[in-house]
Formats: sequence, structure tokens, C-alpha cells
Amino acid sequence: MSIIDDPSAPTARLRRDSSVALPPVPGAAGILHLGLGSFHRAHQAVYTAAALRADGGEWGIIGVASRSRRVVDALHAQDHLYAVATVSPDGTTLAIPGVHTDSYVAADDPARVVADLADPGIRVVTLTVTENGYSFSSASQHLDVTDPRVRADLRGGAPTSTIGQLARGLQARAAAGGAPVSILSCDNLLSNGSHTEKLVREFLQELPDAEGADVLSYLDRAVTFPSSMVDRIVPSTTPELADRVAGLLGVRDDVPVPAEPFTMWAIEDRFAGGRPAWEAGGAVFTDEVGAYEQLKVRLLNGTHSLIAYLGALRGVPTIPDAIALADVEAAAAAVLRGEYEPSVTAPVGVDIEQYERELFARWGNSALGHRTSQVGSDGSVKLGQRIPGPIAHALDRGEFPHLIALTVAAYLACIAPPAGFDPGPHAGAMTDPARERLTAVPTRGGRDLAHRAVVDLRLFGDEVAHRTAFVERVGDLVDTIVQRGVESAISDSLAAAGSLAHPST
Ligand code: CS2
Repeated sequence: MSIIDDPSAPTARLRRDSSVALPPVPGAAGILHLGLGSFHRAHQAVYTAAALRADGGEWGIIGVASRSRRVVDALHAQDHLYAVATVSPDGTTLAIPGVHTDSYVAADDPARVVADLADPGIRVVTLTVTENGYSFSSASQHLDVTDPRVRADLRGGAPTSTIGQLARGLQARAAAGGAPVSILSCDNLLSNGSHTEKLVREFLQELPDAEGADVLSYLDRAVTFPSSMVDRIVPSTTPELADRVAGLLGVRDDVPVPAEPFTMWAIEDRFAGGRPAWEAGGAVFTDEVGAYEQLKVRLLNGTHSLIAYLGALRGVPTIPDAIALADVEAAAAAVLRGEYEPSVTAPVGVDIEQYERELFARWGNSALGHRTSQVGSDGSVKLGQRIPGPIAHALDRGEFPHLIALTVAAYLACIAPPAGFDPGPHAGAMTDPARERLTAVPTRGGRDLAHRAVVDLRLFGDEVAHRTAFVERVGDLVDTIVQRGVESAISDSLAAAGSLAHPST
């Protein structure tokens, strides 16, 4: 029975005057956050709550959603309170971070984003806008100045792209006195700080000198872009979770966030205008963020992509369902240990073997219900972060990354299925910004499709485009998936990689 039909279900909303244990009202906002999705609310918000408990300070968060009103409306109706539900097979525990002071939708009030960025009270700007939110062209490896939103932002008016918002906001901040500020990317990108800085600078360099030059020298003086590695599996919220949370809280929360127990945040400690004591929540401040990012983006995210595409093609809805299939688990173990691990150097104090064991337990968290379609979405931008380094690393050592080739083939079979091939509903539910470009012209066979994706569209950058044997292998594996089924493609790849069909976990 849904709670809506249950007469004993709570109808009052979670609010400051609810009789549940609540954190104190946060101090004034010192953080502006772009991307008010579930991940931010289950990750940074939780660390910020711990920092405020331990150290106080004016580090409340103003949350900005790009277009969707759902979360913003609910937060306004709930005094900006919501629950984070930590979900595992052992049960569900709730925490209410209560760190947001305000929220709004950028599309409704684009000028306010610029004004908030210029406000000297804001000293840290954080981003979770996904890999797809940076207007980065994998083909040119620069800011995508052909993107209509970037072009409009360059012409003037209130900006709508994230990079445009940051650049125009920093321009306004420089003009308003130039208070120091840090921009902290919390997305799964390698070197996410310098990546963001490069794109913001490229935007400013496109402006006429009179407009851009002062801002660039302000950036040199008073703005930093630390890198950070973020990690916590956060699936989409479901009505079932909202029911469970209402049952536990005794009041209704329309926007609870489910998350796994594991959480990690490694941050470069370069903050121009101060920062919250996030270490109180367990964040690690380190000079080795690059090593943490590589470890996470390759071992966790790269393998996650393979599990998602193979799982979807095998017809299963969730990551735990997928990893429970023996051949998918074997493929995950083979790509993780044989193709990703050799390409990374573990940060000091991180035990790779333990990290890997934990990964299998995390993917297997059946209570979480993380969907294959969610992890498989936006593969064209996600894989560009996850696979190029490991492909080059393997090929340059005379080895062949068979399971990474399978990842790309399975991705293509899901997103651009060749005529007559039905990849199933979970692949159909995946969204991807390259779907149209991939399917605009009919392709003749797997090699043609692989060539279009990797060489013509440069989805994974220049380096991979020149690895002809890799591109051909991807194409052949697409043909195998289409003609003989994904199970055959998995067993061929495992055999070629010299792995057993049984995982060694
Ligand atoms: C996932 C990530 O959707 C995806 O591509 O690989 O969102 C993953 O769950 C997180 O990065 C875990 O920290």
C-alpha cells in the first residue's frame, strides 16, 4: 500500500517546528552551490553539516537548481529541510543536514546567479552539474564555443551555461571589488579544478579585451579552483523511499535522498576566501587529489559503466542485479584488475585491494536499487573521462584492453542500436547528448558505427581516435552483441583477456 492510501500515514510536512531532532539553523550563506541534485544533498551537504556542528561559521548553502522546480519547491515548503536516507541491506538510517539557507531555479532568475556570485559574503562556489554540464568539446578539447548556450552567454545577457554563469559572475565580482573566492568542482572529472578554470578562462578570452582582461587578472590574484574527488553512490529518489522516510520520521518529506553508507571526499586545500571545516565530516585535505581522482574515476566509475551497459543488455534494471550475473561480475573483475588498476597509482595510505573488495560490496548493495539506466546515461561524456588513459596505458605496454573495448561496444549497442537490434527497455531509458549525432546517419555494421563514434565524432578525444585496432575491435564486438548476443561478447572478451568466466572476488 502506498502511504497516500494509508489513513494512518503522516500528512504534516517536515518543517522547523516538526517534533523531530533537527540541527540548528545554519549561519549566513557563505557557499553558493550550482546543481541542486541528489548527489550534492547527500554528499557536500552532509559534510557541511558536520563542519557547522564542529566549527560553526557562516557556511550556510544557497542551492541553485538549473531548470527543475521540484526540489526547490519542496525545500521552500519544508524550511529547506530534507532527510538523507543511508540505505543498506542492514536497514535505513536518517540524517537531516539542514544546511541550506535558500534555493532557487536559475532558469527563473538567471540574473540572481550572477548577483550571488558577485556577493562578497559568498566565499566558496561549489558545482555538481555532471560531466555533461561543462560545455567541453571532446573533439576540440576546449570550451565548446559552438554550443548555442555558450554563444548566447558570450554575446551578453543573463548567462545560462554553467561556465557562462561562472565567468559572468566572476566578471561582476571583479567589478564589485574583487573579493577572493574559490570555485570547487565536485563532478567526476579528472583534474576537475584545473578543467573548470581552463574553461572559465577560455570563455573570458573569447570576450573583447576591454571586457575580459580585468577579470583574467582578478582570477590570477584572488580566485582559486581546487580539485576534489567525490564519492558516494546516490541513486534517484523513489516514491517508495519517501513513504519509508515518512514512516520513520512521522512527518512527510517530499525530497529525501537515498545513499549508500560509503562516502569519501578528497580536496586540494587551496581556498582563497576560507572554507568550512569539512574534515569534521571525514573529508581528506591532500595534495594527492589527482591520484584519488584517477583511482575513483577509473576503478569505480569505469567499471560501473561496463556493469551498467552489460546489465541493461542482459535486461536487468539495477546495478546489484547486474553484478549478481556471474559473467557480468567476471567482466567487472577483469576490467577492474586487468585494465584499470595497472593504469593508476594509489594515493599514500589507500589500500587498493581493500578498495576493490569494497567496490564489489558497494555495487552489490541490493537495498539501494541503483538503476543501470542511471549509470548508463551520458556515457558519451562520462567515458571520455574514464577510458582514454587506461586504453593508452595498456596499448603502449603491448597489451590490449579487451574489456574496455567491450564497454564501448556495449555503450554503442545501448545508445545507437544498429537497425533491427533491440537493446531492451533499460538501454532505451538511458539519455545521452550524443544519441542524435550517433544515429543521424544509418551505419553499415559495427565497424562503421565504432568509426563514427570514436573517429568522426571524437567522443573520447584525439588519442583514442588514432588507436585503429581498438576501434576495429569495438566494431567487431558490436557485431557480436547484435548477431550472437551480449553473453557471447562477454565470453569472447574474457577469453581474449585471458580471464576466467568466474570472478576471483
Ligand atoms: C556513476 C556515478 O552514474 C555514474 O556514472 O558511476 O554516479 C557513481 O555512482 C558515483 O560517482 C559514485 O561516487
